[in-house]
Amino acid sequence: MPTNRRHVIATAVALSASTLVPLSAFAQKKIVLGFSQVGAESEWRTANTESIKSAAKDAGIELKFSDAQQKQENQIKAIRAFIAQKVDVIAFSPVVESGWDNVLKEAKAAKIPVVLTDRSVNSKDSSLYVTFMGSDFVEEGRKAGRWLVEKTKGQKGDVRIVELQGTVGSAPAIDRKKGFEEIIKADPKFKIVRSQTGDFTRAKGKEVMEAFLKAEGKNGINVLYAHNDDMAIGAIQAIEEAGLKPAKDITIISIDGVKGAFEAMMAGKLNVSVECSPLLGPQLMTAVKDILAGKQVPKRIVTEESIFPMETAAAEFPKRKY
Ligand code: GYE
Repeated sequence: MPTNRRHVIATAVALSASTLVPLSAFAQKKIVLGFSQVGAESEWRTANTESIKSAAKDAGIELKFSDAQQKQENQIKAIRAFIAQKVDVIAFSPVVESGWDNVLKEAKAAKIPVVLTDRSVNSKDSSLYVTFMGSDFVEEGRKAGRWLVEKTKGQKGDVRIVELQGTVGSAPAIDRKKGFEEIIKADPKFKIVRSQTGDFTRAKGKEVMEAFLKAEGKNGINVLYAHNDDMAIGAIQAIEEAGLKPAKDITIISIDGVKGAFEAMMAGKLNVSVECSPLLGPQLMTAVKDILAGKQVPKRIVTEESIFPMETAAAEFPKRKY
């Protein structure tokens, strides 16, 4: 038989065989995304989880969601489980910056693309993930610092600052500290007198603020810089319980811009919150689809953000989505 004829027959057989498979079976093959979340430590995190879950639903993506309860070992276990389950894409928000190379190499060897959301890793090998989407935390720290510089302009004498840091070793704690310090170091009147982690939670924020107040005395603290709103809200309670007026006796600066912060600002208890958007779900789903379609995705996708002083809180509050 001539080769071209053999080819025609082969094609026809293949075609008829393929018609036996209902086309809908292909159309219904859902993309499976494995997502390892940090935990549920803050209002920000709850909003982030909600954004990811609802965006997956809207995009028709099957989401395997795992909560690490703020423990890196749990995230590593979850990522290994996703690899074993052969998910199409793995996404995660790394609780701390370091210690990811091995598990990311395992994902790479299994040819499963990895997307970092919200927080980044400090790995030297950037081929271990496709893209990192999230905020510029250094810039958020700078915004907090610039606001303070402006607020205390012309003021003589020391400005005694206490700092509530986020989770030790996490990208937002490292970067928000760095950005803030970068701005305030221009004037020696700014003094960070105490700095300790409150692990991004209200309970710890309150506990550490109580210790700060005890150590520095009622008049020893002018400013509180909290790396997130939840810790600031916890600290506000400690300040009130110590008989002081938050936002008056102690100026309070925090980051996130969650509804709880707006409520505190409207109640006159928080001076300013720098925005950090948790609504990363829709852009994550777009990236997942683009990656699987072989499209080029930018290595870094930065979230656009603003800053909200208390004077703007009442007007902004109705527009807030988290
Ligand atoms: O600011 C904090 C949360 O990684 C940006 O984590 C996030 C931070 C956020 O617990 O509230």
